[in-house]
Amino acid sequence: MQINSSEYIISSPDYLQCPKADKPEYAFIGRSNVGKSSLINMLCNNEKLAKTSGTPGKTQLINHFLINRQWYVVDLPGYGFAKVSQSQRKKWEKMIEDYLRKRETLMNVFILIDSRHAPQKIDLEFVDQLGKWQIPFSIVFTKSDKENQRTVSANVKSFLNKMRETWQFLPEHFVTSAVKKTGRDKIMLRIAEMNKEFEQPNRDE
Ligand SMILES: Nc1nc2c(ncn2[C@@H]2O[C@H](COP(=O)(O)OP(=O)(O)OP(=O)(O)O)[C@@H](O)[C@H]2O)c(=O)[nH]1
Ligand SMILES: [Mg+2]
Repeated sequence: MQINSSEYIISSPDYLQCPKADKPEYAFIGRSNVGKSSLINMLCNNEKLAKTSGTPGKTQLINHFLINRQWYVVDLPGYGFAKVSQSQRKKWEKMIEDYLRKRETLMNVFILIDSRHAPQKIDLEFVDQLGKWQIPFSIVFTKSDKENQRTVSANVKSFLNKMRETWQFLPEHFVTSAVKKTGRDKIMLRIAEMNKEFEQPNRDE
């Protein structure tokens, strides 16, 4: 997919203040510092779109970006960030849960997992949570440039195997690097397909 325009729209403290729900929307979520904002910038070919940082906890609100004047990308705060107070964390969790469960135009959630690590409990729990809420999602393994290919493949395989213990069907997954710009085409192709679904919903069901 060609990106003709990408623009920051608004940062919202809760789902009620998000832009009018009239366009297909894709949210990016994952642990703090996993590379959500960097991935969004890579996908949109715009390094200045979402703010990135070496310090975890950079993104704190629900950030909407409008792409090609047609669909939204949403950058969310990371989960599992230890350096905030318990009450602040509870507030974020509520904000994210409400957004994920109530946003009508949310087509898909991309859950980002750091490809350098073996499966982490917090990520598996988050995946299960989305399953319980029946929210469609895909898995994106990030930072694949930081490890050799064998380690990345082993970590991907082992995460998916962990999921097999509780899931009958596995979601689709992507391996990416924001630095090397890998994985972009496949994700953009899926988004293009889902944009079409938004316009022509399948009425056979
Ligand atoms: N080598 C490498 N570094 C990456 C990649 N993606 C992100 N980073 C680095 O990881 C750090 C965190 O990236 P962000 O995109 O800000 O992460 P985030 O998930 O948005 O973080 P929060 O908003 O704090 O939750 C930055 O220093 C990025 O430069 C990648 O694919 N490869
Ligand atoms: Mg961020």
